[in-house]
Amino acid sequence: MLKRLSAAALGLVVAAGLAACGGDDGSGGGSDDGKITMGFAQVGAESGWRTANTQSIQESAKTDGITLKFSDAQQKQENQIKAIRSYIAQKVDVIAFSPVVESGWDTVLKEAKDAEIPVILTDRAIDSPDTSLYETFIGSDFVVEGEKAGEWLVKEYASSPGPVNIVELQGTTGSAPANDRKAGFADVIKADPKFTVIASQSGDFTRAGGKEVMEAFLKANPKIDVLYAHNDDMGLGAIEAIEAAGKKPGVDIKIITVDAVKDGMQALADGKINYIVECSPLLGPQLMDLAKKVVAGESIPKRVLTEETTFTQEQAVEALPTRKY
Ligand code: GYE
Repeated sequence: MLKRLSAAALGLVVAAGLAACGGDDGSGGGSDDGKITMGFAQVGAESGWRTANTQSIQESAKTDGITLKFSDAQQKQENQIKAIRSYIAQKVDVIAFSPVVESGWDTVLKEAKDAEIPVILTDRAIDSPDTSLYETFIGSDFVVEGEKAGEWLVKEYASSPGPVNIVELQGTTGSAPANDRKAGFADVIKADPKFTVIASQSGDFTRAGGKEVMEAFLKANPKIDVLYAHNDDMGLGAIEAIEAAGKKPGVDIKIITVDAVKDGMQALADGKINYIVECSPLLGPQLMDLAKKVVAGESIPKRVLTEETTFTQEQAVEALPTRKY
């Protein structure tokens, strides 16, 4: 009797588990309404790029009829981990997130794997060698972005003997875009010893951070020729600091940034920034498409690369009127 009871109880648990995982039929996790539920753990709201990215994800989920559970981690890994754990507990069909930093995800992603909830990385990568912890990674190649920034600089100073003193505003410490944009840039400019990065510090991808660090750079370094900022927002904050110090951004100090959000493009068109490497935040439509395939059990590529371009001042003037974000 006891034996029979426990077998029956076990049967119930298995059935509940299967229903919770949505099986292979694409039905909603934890519910049988046939809809896909996605838990999305966003980094925060640190920049114009992030705002556009969030909007793209929310709009695309709506368009595709995907129920979105959305959280903002305020740039803190512990908050993202909490959000992912809560999505696991809620038995969503798929988890997507943009990892604030590269390291430290294995434990929570193993928990998702054990719960049989597929994970999609968007925008930023993780450094775990265990690629079975996620289905795919959709986003930009940040090393290439850094290289493009370096290549512009090399051309711009081709006929100048130097020295060229560069200051660098890094993105969030430990994040993939900060690590890779730094590495790609350094790799290109090292070919010519006239280029020196005289100061490099994090401004956490925010306007306030960019302004504060640039103020310190200006105080400590009498001769700054170039600013390389890992995103538009930090560059825009730095422009305020440069103007407050009585210098002309784009002329006295040349400025290269990454992203190409509207405010950045406006500053480029106005001559205050000299060059922007584009990084597209409009990942929503592709993310929803991949999520539907994953939930349906279809195979998807392990890496989905975003296509991007670069902008000079003249190109920004042309592109601005139709720029969506
Ligand atoms: O460049 C920056 C944002 O991860 C690509 O994060 C993203 C970066 C983007 O805060 O503006």
